[in-house]
Amino acid sequence: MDSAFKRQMAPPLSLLILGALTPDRHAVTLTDENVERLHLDDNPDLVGITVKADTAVRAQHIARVYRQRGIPVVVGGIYPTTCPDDCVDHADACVIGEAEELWAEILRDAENGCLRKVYRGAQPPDLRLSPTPRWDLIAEKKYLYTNTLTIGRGCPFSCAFCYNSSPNLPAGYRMKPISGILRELASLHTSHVMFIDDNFIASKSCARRLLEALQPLGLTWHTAVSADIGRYDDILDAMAASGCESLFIGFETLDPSNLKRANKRQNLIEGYNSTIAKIHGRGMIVNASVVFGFDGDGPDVFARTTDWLIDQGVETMTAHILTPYPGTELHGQLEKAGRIIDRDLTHYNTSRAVFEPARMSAEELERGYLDAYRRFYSWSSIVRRLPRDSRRRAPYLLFNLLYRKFGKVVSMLGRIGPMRSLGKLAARLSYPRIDGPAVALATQKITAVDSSYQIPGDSQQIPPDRKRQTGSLPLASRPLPVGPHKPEGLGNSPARPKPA
Ligand code: B12
Ligand code: SF4
Repeated sequence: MDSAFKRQMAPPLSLLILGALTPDRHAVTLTDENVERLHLDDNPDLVGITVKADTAVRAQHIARVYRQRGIPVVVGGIYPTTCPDDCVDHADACVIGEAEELWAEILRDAENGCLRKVYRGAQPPDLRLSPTPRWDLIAEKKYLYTNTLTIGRGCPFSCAFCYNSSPNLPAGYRMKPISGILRELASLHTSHVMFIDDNFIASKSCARRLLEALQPLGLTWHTAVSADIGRYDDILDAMAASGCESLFIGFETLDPSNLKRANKRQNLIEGYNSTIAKIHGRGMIVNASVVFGFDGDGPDVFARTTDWLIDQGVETMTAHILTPYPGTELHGQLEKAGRIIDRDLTHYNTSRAVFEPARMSAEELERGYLDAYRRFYSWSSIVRRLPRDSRRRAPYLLFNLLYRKFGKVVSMLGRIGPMRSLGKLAARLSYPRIDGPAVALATQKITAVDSSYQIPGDSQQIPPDRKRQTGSLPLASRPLPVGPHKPEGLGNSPARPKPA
């Protein structure tokens, strides 16, 4: 429903990381088609494209255009990782998994003209190798937020509809060293940040350690957690004390049989209400994620779910139509049952019914999903859900009105003027304490704390400044052309922020 707006939300971290993994002797250009036009008439030495299911068709087209001109193309990301067989024929190289330990080898092979068809790390990479993303590669003003980072990779769970259920994803969870996380925080040069991990509490002990390190920094932050958060009062306390303002939670459904089929054992429906109350009690906002179309869902599911969310005073809702992403366990089940009715991958964005639901028609599912949005974001619901806690009111109203109610208008405004200014204004109105000196102060504190968390062999420094390096970088991502390199290949890389 809101995908257009979402596209302008934040730049793809994957490509900022690839940029940072690329040695200085190569010039890197990044184009994000979500926010700018991609001109396919350049002549890079190598093109890298990050691909999700819904962008796979477009990625194939881009790859074809470059390959016809003899320019090699490497694809990576969620789709090539979960469905490599669907990608190998469309690229010179297909990367299964994370880039950190593979990118240097790929660049070397590309330079020597001997790219392999498939690259796959023997082990998931050591996250000490994950560099600070190169924020200088994008035009920040085109995005609502440019304050995103992740603390780890993977998830200990394996919900049937999630990419984590793919056998190509490593099992379990790895957190980055705390020094690396703090360095990334410092590189964002703001005290208002978003941890865009699947699950911030994937490891409770790691989360506790990190929260302790975040506590003195004066941050204002947001993240996503699994629905079992309500069982960990101490973590909730530490989150609130360190400046957490909102939690995105995958409640998914109110029907236990749906959770069982989805293999989502960590969710306990009987604990949902108290979890929401505990989060509200600590002054934080709940962004509930729900999924419609499970086999237990009949036509009454939409009203039942939204009424429950409204009764609980949930501040924001993100609804999804269950989507059998290729490579997931759910896809295997529905394929076997002959229930996939739409194979156009551009529709695989959780707003379309691409399979035959069990207890309603595909049309009813799509209509009900839109009705749920209308009902939840109706004027009467917005008034009913208005938080009693005055601190939560400004972010609540801004999100409900500017993003959901008038999202299309705001999105258009953002395209005319700088999107980032709108994001900054909304953040300032929501959280007045993020203004001014707090930013510098937080950065100093991070630097101070960082040294105490130094890990052996980890010598990367905090980049002092991430200002645009005007003139040196043409902007290019959903697809990422890496290059162009000048023929001599050396000494032509854009100036990088100096190490501290
Ligand atoms: C943050 C996030 C968002 C944010 C911001 C997106 C952004 N621009 O960064 C928002 C809220 C906007 C968003 C929106 C959507 N999202 Co989203 N999102 C995520 C999330 C949680 C994190 C993405 C991330 O930054 N990860 C960190 C980076 C570093 O990891 P990475 O991308 O995997 O990259 C690594 C490797 O894959 C590899 N790699 C990646 N690309 C490449 C390219 C090359 C050449 C190479 C060599 C390697 C390589 O190397 C990287 C570093 O190791 C992911 C889940 C996840 N954990 O990945 C879902 C996820 C990607 N989203 C998903 C979906 C469905 C959506 C929406 C369609 C939801 C909706 N209904 O609107 C929209 C689509 C919007 C759009 N058109 O882009 C799905 C995609 C499913 C699929 N199989 O395609 C995911 C996997 C969630 C899930 N559990 O299913 N999303
Ligand atoms: S808890 Fe979330 S991220 Fe983890 S497997 Fe389930 S849906 Fe995926």
